Amino acid sequence: MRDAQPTTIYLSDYRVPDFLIDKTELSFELEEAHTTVNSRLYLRRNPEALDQSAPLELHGADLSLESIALDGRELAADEWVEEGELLRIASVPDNFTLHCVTRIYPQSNTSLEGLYKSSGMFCTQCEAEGFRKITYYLDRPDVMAEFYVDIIADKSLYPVLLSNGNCVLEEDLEFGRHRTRWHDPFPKPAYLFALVAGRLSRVSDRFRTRSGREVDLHIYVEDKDLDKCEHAMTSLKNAMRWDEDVYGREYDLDIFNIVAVDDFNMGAMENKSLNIFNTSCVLAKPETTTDAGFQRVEGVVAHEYFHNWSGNRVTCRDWFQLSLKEGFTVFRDAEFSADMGSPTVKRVEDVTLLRTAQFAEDAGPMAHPVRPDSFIEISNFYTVTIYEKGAEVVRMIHTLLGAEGFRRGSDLYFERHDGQAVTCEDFVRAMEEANGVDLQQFRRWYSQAGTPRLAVSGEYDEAAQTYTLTVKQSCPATPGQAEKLPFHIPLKVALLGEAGQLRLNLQGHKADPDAADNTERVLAVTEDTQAFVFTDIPERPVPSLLRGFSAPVRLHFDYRRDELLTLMAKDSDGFCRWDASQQLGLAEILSAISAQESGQAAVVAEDFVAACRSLLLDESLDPAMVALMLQLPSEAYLAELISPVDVQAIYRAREAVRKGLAHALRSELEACYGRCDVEEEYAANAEQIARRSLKNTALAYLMLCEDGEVYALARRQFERSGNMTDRLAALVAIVNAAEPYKGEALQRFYQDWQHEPLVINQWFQVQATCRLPGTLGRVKELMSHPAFDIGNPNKVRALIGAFCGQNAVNFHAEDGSGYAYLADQVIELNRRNPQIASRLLTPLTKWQKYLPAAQTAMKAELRRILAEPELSSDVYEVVSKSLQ
Ligand code: 0A1
Ligand code: ZN
Repeated sequence: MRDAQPTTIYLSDYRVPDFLIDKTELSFELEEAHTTVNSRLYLRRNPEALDQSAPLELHGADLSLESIALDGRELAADEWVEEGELLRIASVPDNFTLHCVTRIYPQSNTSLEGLYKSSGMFCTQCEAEGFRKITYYLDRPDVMAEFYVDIIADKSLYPVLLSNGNCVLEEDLEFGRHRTRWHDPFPKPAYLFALVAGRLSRVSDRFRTRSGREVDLHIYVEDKDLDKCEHAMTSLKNAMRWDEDVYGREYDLDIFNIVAVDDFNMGAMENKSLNIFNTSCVLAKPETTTDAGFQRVEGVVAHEYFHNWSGNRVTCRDWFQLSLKEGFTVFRDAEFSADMGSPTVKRVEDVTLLRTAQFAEDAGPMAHPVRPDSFIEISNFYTVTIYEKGAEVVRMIHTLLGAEGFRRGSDLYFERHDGQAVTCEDFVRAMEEANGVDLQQFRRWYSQAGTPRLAVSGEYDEAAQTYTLTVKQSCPATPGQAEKLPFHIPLKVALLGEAGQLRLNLQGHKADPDAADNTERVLAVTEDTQAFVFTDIPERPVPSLLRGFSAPVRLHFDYRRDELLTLMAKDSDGFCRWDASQQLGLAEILSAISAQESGQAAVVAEDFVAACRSLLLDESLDPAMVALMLQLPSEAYLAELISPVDVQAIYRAREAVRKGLAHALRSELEACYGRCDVEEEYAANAEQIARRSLKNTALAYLMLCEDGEVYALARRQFERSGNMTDRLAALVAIVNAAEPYKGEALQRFYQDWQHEPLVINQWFQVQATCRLPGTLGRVKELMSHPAFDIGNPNKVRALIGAFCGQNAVNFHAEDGSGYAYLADQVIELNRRNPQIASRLLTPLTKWQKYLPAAQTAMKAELRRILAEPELSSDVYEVVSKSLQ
């Protein structure tokens, strides 16, 4: 393992680098037994360094050093020393070249960090600190160099050789080998370096930027996947155009490459002009890919492309600033996806992820601010907090400044910092200075962890014709942060009257100049307790609060049922309409839990059934929104709202309410299913996706009627559908029902798709997430299935990850078998792939939320992992912090 004694790194210890690298020349000799890396670094002392006689310290991990020379002179053994991950040369001049030859072993690199092999091809992953597994280097993002890269390999095995920037030389060599040389004119940190060598085919296109640059676009894949690249290519071109239109940002080279690889720890990587993608985030065709898969490809392609500006041209000074590029880029890709499809649906989906995964992280032992103060292993900080909460923070700035003000700020940020490695502070300052505003208090969103709570109450004074909203904010303690100062929270509100939204006059404030009709307003919540008085309010209103989810907070308002039903039916804000449906659903589930406790049958309230019926009958509504509103709060979200979490009781109650709704609305569900079941050529557009989503929501409910008729419907859909969305939805329905056909369905599905690894991942996942008893046994059996491969992160996520993270009833089985299984897998993966092992651990770390018996069993497994010899720093950090 890399670190014998894991150490904590602090933001407060940041120092500018002692040395800079102006130019980096690399040469790779790729061979079957090993790879030889020649590096020539043109170094000089940083004039801004504090210590002008500091030794040179280079990062290196798992390298075998063949030779090291300074200004052409081989260094003697006593002139350098290696300590942990550092190679130190005590005495160096102010300007020099360092020539290192290292040997590395990509073939046996199972960590998928640095240079490794995936399905016969060589590829790299250097973010965050993988470059040090390639050669000795100043592996930190504030050291930026111009790269020249030679790649030499056997031509028949590796006909395609790629790196960043432009290809400046191609030549054949003796013994069937060849060489390409690449030059990237943009100085970059090592984490953006990439290399690919393999037998790859490509799909090509062109894009003309608005200033007239012709860009060659290539997507490199295995030959068999050439038919699955069209959607990614279209998404790429849409993203390029969108960034020009919305941010005024153009692409800056003549070539942009995407390469798909099977074995990849994350979704994709934004290496300069050579993005490397997990196949799951680039390949798509209707027969093999669900609607969600198509949307993911569109979002991830855009995300990586947008990094060219938010991440590459302007990069991070240090890894504590990770959200500078990730939060901003997620915000950018979310707005892009909203513009390409349905904005409200996209918002609801994003809020759902935030309120489940991110709120849970913020309430657990790994809680950290958007800009963390310390870490042991940076790979553990590619989190929902850095990404999704970071994006919410950027969104709040957008809300506070308005679209035009935000654009002024981003223009200034890109112009001022182009070519630099900067901080979150630099971003906020550009936003402030471009708009003449003060975001001093707002900055606390970057430094304070935890999810703020807003307790809101409303009071109508008929005589005075005023409506007063009183807002109290608080924030729970998080590790290392007992007390919090008040946040600056933009709270978007409207007041609903009988005939629509009321005009808002806020006592002591001018009318909001941006609000077209003055019926919506962003309140600046900045104090612990604050009252907002609206005047000239002619009737008692229903407040519509946190519209569009204007801030990442938990909001409580004591609504009456009829008020929630009004919001659900009438609010013009799609998010609030949906959220009202979720609050009503929650009330049903809570009353079912009480009924169960007193041994009674759960009965779904008539008014809620009626509200759901209206949704099903109203053909003027967006079917995607109807589908979302009909789905009850997920078990994961319920686990955030109910304390302590009794997994089995929550599951039973939720199922009881679903069943109640299914029986009460059977005919409406059938009619809705029929209406949405149109024969049409598949397209991944918002309209069709919406229809399929509602149809499959209806199917899932109908299955709960548990009779031959509904089973036949699912079977028919499974057998006849030509697209993966409908086929998979039917398979999920069948697998989770007491359907005798399920074995046959699973077998047929496997037979049809055994040559498509991404579809087989779905097949694993459907089985791993089956709610019925006996699933863990099946998951264990599947681990010895020939299609399973523990070395492939997608397979691990589809089977082990899905069982432990998305199948609460089975993972939390009362005998503790789910916990023991996860601990076994973490211990196994700790050796092979520490990043994956540590990510997999997440469900065990949340032990505080559960019933006492579950807590004890979960902690025992965490202790068992901690007692393992040779724990990676990745796993060590998560386990030790969870047990604190
Ligand atoms: N920067 C990438 C995410 C990424 C991070 C780490 C990786 O390997 C450990 C790989 C990718 C993104 O935001 O897309
Ligand atoms: Zn990113």
